[in-house]
Amino acid sequence: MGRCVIELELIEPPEQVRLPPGVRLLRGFSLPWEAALLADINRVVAAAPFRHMITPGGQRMSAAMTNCGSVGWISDRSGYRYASLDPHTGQPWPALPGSFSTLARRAAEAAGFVGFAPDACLINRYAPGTRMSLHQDRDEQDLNAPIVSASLGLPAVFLLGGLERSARPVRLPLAHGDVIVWGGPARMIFHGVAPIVAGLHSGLGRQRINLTLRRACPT
Ligand SMILES: O=C(O)CCC(=O)C(=O)O
Repeated sequence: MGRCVIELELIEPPEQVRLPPGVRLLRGFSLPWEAALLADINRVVAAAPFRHMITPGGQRMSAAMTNCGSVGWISDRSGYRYASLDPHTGQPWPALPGSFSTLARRAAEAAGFVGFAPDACLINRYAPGTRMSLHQDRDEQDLNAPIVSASLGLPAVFLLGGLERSARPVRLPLAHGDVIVWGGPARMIFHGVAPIVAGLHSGLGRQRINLTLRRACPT
């Protein structure tokens, strides 16, 4: 009788995953600001509704997006860039709410990046099945500033890659309230989000909202 070898994929609990220098995962960090963040998201979305942007190659992006801050990240047939006007409304993006900038500054500080002053927040909305493929955040003029990324609503699996697209990403489960910060040697890491699993979150329903706070223009 032949031997039967069963190969098991070892899944490390996220707390045991060693994160690369420059990356910090802050569990539950945004919860003290939860009510203010949710109210401010609603205010921003009322003025600048979610929309599915088009990639330069003509594909509809899976996550619905909007922005607030002095500039907003947009994508269309002409490319990826920051713009001071919302192309959907023709108006400036809503101002960055105080709750967003306070959370971003405090999270950056907790991760060792003192003095972070974001000027832009991309808000991503994920329905079940929505994903974000591996990419770098490279349209900001100030690459010295970190990225602060806050998760709200349905859980997600964050894909933390390396500095090369070919690096196999680590899968980091994220829950409502978690914040991940990357900067310094990790500023240009590839990252993405695995397809969101269907579920119901008590506060946000059948969706995940992500706030990605950045310094887009030079200080
Ligand atoms: O939704 C997330 O957790 C990541 C969002 C992201 O990678 C981005 O907006 O560039």
